[in-house]
Amino acid sequence: MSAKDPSCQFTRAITRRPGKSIAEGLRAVDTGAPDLDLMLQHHADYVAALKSTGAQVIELAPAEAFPDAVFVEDTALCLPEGAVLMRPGAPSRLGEVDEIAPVIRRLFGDVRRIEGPGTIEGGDILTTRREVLVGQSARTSADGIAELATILADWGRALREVRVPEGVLHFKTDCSLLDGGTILSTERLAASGCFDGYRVLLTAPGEEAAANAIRFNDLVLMAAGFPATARSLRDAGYAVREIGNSECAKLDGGMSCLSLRF
Ligand code: CIR
Repeated sequence: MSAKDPSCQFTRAITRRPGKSIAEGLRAVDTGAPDLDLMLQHHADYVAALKSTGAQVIELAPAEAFPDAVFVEDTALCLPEGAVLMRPGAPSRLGEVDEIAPVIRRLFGDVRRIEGPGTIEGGDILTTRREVLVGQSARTSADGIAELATILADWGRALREVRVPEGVLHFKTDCSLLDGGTILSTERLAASGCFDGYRVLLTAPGEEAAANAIRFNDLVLMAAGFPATARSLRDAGYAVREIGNSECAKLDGGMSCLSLRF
């Protein structure tokens, strides 16, 4: 593991606390409303883990008008060159971008915006050492990806388009970056060949939901409850911090969705 890989080194993160309207959050399958108190506890653990690496965390207040606003990752792509405001494919989430835009504009000198008609959500974007991988999904369209590619070309960044497996919400639902050249992936996603040339660690059988992790400075944050995957990451030399995710999982959310990292 290269501990100081720039693609995993961050000085700041943005998070947003969940509010009461989280009960109305989008979900593929209804397994009941999330328990807000428990979600707030998990969220506080998550923020504390980010801060424990020395980073500054900009904690935003709940945005009650937008039930899914806790999942800030989907609203922007943050890179050293600048930030790109996204255009979510879920109509109920479009307004989250205007909500976060002033914060992004305060923090970045060069801020671009996906104007449409295409759509793109941050959960479909994985930035590795050598490229920006973007998954075409039910939320992210070919037009949205093409618009992002034009912006990234200005910054000298290569974008590669991949396919998100049917029924999987976002590309990063099924993968995460462990260091600049190493990916944690489900078997179903890795089988598509999209990570050829990378070192790939697979989630343990039956633990596919562990794939949405984040490498943040020296830590890998992963959802609690996936012991075999946690063990294999530790065996591979990663410092793993397990965070409760039971409530976010009811809304198809995981570790990456809860922050913007830069
Ligand atoms: C949604 O369906 O949009 C939210 N309930 C979950 C978003 C999760 N975001 C992410 O994986 N980046």
